[in-house]
Amino acid sequence: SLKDCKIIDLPKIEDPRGNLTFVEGGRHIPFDIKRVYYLYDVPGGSHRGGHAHKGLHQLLIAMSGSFDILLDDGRTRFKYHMNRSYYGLYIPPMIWREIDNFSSGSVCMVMASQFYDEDDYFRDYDEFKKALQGPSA
Ligand code: T46
Repeated sequence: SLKDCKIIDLPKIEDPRGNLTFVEGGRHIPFDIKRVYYLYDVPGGSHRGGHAHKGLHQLLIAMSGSFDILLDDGRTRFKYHMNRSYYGLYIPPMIWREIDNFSSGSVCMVMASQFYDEDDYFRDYDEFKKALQGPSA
């Protein structure tokens, strides 16, 4: 549920030469990292996401710039504004997400627990809601 989504305050090594942040799978985040991808060159006004994952765990980081991410567990919705490269948003499975309000030049980096698999997606909100209610509903 939404209660399991959280901002993870990543280690930040401050240095006059520039700051450094790192992420260790299984230590800072509750999964091992199997895939990394990033969204960049996003035109103003773009909407991304609009889906949920059946089994994937992810950590999203605004590496540069900012964007909004709306999370929805089928009962409650909550919007996060991401704008720091040392904050990661942890999203467990079965959370619908929509991403918009990208600032120009923003980069969204995502660390994921599994390789890309289209069968892991709910891209239809009603199907997602039905799956949450379980097979008996
Ligand atoms: C999420 C948000 C933040 C691949 O081939 N490999 C990949 O690892 C990914 C993520 C995507 N793709 C292909 C699948 C589609 O043909 O790239 C195309 C665009 O993917 P999608 O429409 O899912 O992109 P977003 O930005 O809406 O969503 C992605 C992730 O899919 C999703 O898990 O949380 O970024």
